[in-house]
Amino acid sequence: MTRTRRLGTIALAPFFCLTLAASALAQSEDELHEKKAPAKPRCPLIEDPAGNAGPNPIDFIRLFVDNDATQVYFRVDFAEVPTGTWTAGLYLNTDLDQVTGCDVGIPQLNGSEYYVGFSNPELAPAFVGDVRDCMSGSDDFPNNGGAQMVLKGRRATISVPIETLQILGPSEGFLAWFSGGGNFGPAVYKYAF
Ligand SMILES: [Ca+2]
Repeated sequence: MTRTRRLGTIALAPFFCLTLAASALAQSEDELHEKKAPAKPRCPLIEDPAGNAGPNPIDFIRLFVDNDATQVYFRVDFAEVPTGTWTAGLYLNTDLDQVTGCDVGIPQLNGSEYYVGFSNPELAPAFVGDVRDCMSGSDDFPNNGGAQMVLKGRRATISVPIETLQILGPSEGFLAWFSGGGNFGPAVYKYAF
């Protein structure tokens, strides 16, 4: 089981970027009707400058999110190739209600139902856990919740079945924040079908 309470700095994606993301999403939804292809992210959902991670083994700089009909894809960019012992995670508030879910004691970060944990793949596989009580583990859902990670250079891509993120209740998206070398976010992502 993984205890998930790490508090640090908070960074919000610039407003203009969120505006662009929303605009791009609307455009992509229109394109979907014609092309039947998954939307591609054009702007990070959350970002943070490089070089400010201090002694942490990872330096988060960008999170992209997109989805197809069955999976949501989290693409995390680090400033440097992550090596050695490192862990990171995404907290997902899937009912967009910050009163329900994990209370971390920081109002804007409260309310997560799921935790997507990942680390050096040589150490442990990625998983999706139920974090409503602020504890989560790889055995919370069958088959690690269906999470899979590919680490390529400075980018980790984690796929999670949307079905898993709807086990605890209906959801059309989530409020996400990244935990690793600090706390970054939150920002809202709505599924595009
Ligand atoms: Ca919630």
